[in-house]
Amino acid sequence: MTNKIFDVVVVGAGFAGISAVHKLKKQGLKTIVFEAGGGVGGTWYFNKYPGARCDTHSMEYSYQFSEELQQDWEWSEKYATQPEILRYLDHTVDRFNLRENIRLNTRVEKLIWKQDDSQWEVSISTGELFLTDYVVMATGCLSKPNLPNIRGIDTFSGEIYHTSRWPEKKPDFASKNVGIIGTGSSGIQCIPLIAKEANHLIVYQRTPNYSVPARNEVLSEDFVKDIKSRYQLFREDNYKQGFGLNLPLNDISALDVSEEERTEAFERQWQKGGLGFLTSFNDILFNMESNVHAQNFIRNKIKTIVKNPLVAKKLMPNTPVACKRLCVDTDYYETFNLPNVELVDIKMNPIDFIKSKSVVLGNTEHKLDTLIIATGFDAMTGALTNIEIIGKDGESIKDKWKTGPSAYLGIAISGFPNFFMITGPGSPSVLSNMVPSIEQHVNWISDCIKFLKNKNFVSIEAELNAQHSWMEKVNKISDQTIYPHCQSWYLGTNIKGKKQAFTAYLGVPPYIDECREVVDSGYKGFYLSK
Ligand code: NA7
Repeated sequence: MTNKIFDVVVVGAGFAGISAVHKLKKQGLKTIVFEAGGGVGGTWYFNKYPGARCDTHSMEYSYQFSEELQQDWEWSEKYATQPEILRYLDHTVDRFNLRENIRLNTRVEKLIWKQDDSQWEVSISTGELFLTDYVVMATGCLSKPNLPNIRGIDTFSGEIYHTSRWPEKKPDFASKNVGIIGTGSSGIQCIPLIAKEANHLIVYQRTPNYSVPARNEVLSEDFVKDIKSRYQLFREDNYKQGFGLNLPLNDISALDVSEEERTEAFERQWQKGGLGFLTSFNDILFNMESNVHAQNFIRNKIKTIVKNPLVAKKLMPNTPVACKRLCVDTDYYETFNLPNVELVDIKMNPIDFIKSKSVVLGNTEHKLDTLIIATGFDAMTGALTNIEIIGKDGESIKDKWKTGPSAYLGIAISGFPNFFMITGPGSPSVLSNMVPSIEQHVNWISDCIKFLKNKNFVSIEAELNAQHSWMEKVNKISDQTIYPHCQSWYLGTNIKGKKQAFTAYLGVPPYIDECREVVDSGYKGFYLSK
């Protein structure tokens, strides 16, 4: 039996879902959010591993929809920790009375478009059914865990944790022999902290990653006061920057300066810390020769920091910088100087199998009490294809995307009317500051629903041709960059059998212009039905 009828069903209560329900509710729309987790926060609810923190400045990685909220909230550090981010999201939900619209511990399992009624039927994990005019997928780009397919992993009888499904009760590493598989951002953030506690820590590294120091610090009163005195302007200026972040670009090629000047520029950013390293020059992401200079700089840093030259060599990546997402760390490379930390190159010496209490590589057996899996996510599309979403022609998104994800503006999909994605494939998403990008999408979607209702349209659907042209454009932009030049979750190569495709639109300002133009032209590239 079908239960209630909603105007909008939002899937997921992370940054995107919370922002969406706030906006849509304010617009007078009957809105509900279904969230699988036991609390709000999305990826920030589940990723509770030690050292989990944002690598975007907290004053920017926050909502701007309420001037009062951004004035009142006090971030304590330059890079907020996971618990602080969760406190912020809980505060936001309570402050704006959103909890009554959020159903926790509830997974959306199926969505079916009912053409005759121009509505979606929503099935949730309790077996209940709902009808809704619109669906907003706020399922996140990094939410479906990627589990390694290593023989015997399910027979490991010690403690085993995936970084993105960290338990509520903090695991105790003291006097334990711990192993960790994976050296992406999650691994790089938790390794230094676990190393401090564990008796022995073995890091199983398949591919080394570049990492730059965070140089995290407590936010000074003066800094906070300054931003807050011009918060709106600060946000507007950030939307004009390539990544939507306050990272002023040194607008000169790395090839147009002397070696000394180049090293100085990289060193300045290294000392400053964070992702600004990528803006040391204007062509690190576009010109391989410039990128090589950035690579050499970081490799030299690794050589200087890590005392054992063999270990340093193993830690040196040979891929382009930022081709895999650049990591931001606190004492990552330094950790490999500790006597209780061991680095194992599993590309050279693969893990054969895992058994009850150990990891076996050839003739070597590592006895472990705890195994941490830091192998990342089925990024960009995993959370969407995980749900059975059946569109107009009876086909699911999962089936449609077997040949690669395709969407218009990263917001809509042909064949799926009244279905919106927040930071979906084909939008800047992970190549931008996620929170402002989320808010830009929420505003676009809520304005679109307002338009449809005012003009008595019952449905909106992306045109297939517009969608194809859009994805071509996204690819054309990425082809001019270093991104297609290594294996990464940006391309989906970390998931076996997944069709390789680059699905982020590089460039926040032109993207925002394109979204605006679509609206100004009366929703160019969409079918509107009465
Ligand atoms: P990432 O960045 O995808 O890193 C996953 C790591 O796990 C990476 O080092 C992988 O090596 C490694 N990996 C993945 N599968 C395996 C298997 N089967 N065996 C061994 N090693 C494996 O995920 P994170 O969670 O660290 O970070 C994701 C994003 O979240 C991050 O960029 C931030 O934006 C937040 P590989 O490189 O594939 O050889």
